[in-house]
Amino acid sequence: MQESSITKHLIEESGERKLPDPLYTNAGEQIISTEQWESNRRPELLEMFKEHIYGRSPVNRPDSLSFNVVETKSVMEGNAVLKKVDISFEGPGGKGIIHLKVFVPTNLKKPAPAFVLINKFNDEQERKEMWGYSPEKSMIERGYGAVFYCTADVDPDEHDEFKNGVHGIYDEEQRPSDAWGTIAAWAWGASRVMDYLETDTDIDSDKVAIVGHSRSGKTALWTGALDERFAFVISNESGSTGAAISRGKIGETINQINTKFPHWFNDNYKSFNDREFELPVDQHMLLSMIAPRPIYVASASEDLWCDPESEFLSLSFATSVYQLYGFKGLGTKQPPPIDSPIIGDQMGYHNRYGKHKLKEYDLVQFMNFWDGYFEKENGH
Ligand code: GTR
Repeated sequence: MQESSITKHLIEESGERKLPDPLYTNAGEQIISTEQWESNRRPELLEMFKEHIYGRSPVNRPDSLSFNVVETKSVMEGNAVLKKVDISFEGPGGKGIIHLKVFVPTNLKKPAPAFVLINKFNDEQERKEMWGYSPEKSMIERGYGAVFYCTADVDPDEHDEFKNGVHGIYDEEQRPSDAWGTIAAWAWGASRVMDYLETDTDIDSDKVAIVGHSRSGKTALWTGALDERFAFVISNESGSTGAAISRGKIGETINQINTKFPHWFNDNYKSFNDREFELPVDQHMLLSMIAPRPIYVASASEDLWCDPESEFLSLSFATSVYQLYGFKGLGTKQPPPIDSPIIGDQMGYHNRYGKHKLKEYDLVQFMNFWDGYFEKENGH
């Protein structure tokens, strides 16, 4: 079985964490070029994450997919246009609609780069009350489009035996043990959002970032691994089975997450409860699949349930794959002090002071990072 070769190729500096090396295949072959990475190791890793953790979706882009702009209006005193777009799809078990909200800045002469925010709200007011600020306003002011995708439109966040949402529409009667869970279903929805954005001439679909907090951060990472159309991938405090490596993690374990949220991942994942050291992958390999695209991981200092140290290490141990592409990555192996963002080469990280939340501070760092990335690209 795979495990013998995997244990042979651990990252040396990972010490007691004993992390598998992204740059050795399951057959023990070392990856030394981006060609080998792309044709061999990356697909192998993707398969393992589908098989053991997030699950396989029975459908990609459905033939029935259609887009309908249902309303367009001027908002934010004329500084933005809000488009409400219905993304509709159909399958053997029924129909579904993603009610997308797209805010576009009006002062740009070209299509806008944009952030897709995965979140649980469909209502701006409700979100503002919960978050204490208006993310669309912060983004529009900085010249970014802000796209809100509400996960409940695709799959409810509860263990409903996979009867509702896209599971009800597309799943077989007997779900195999590697069938997609709710996180994978939400990631599928994010790709349908991208299908739409590719048709929207107000948005530069080559410059679309995907961002989410916590469970939506796990979703953002899985979306970014599966769908390379997303140019920039951001995880805010995604913790267990998100950015944080599972081996030696403090706070939420695989057992705890599978027990409390049995619908998030596939059934195979449950066999790794209290056996994280036997998983053939760990979460730094998920981050490595974002390469060579820019990635940003954010932690919060009091969010020990997520475990900032394990989130930082994960990014740090994904660096070897970025280096294969000639990027330096974070440029340090030391976690930075609180509130001191690292803007590295294709990689960013910060550990904000405080609790588990997507704060305006976090969004500002993501925008700063991306501004810098564009400046570098334009040779400034
Ligand atoms: C917690 C869960 C975390 C995280 C969080 C959230 O209850 O244990 O993995 O996803 O919810 O989404 O806010």
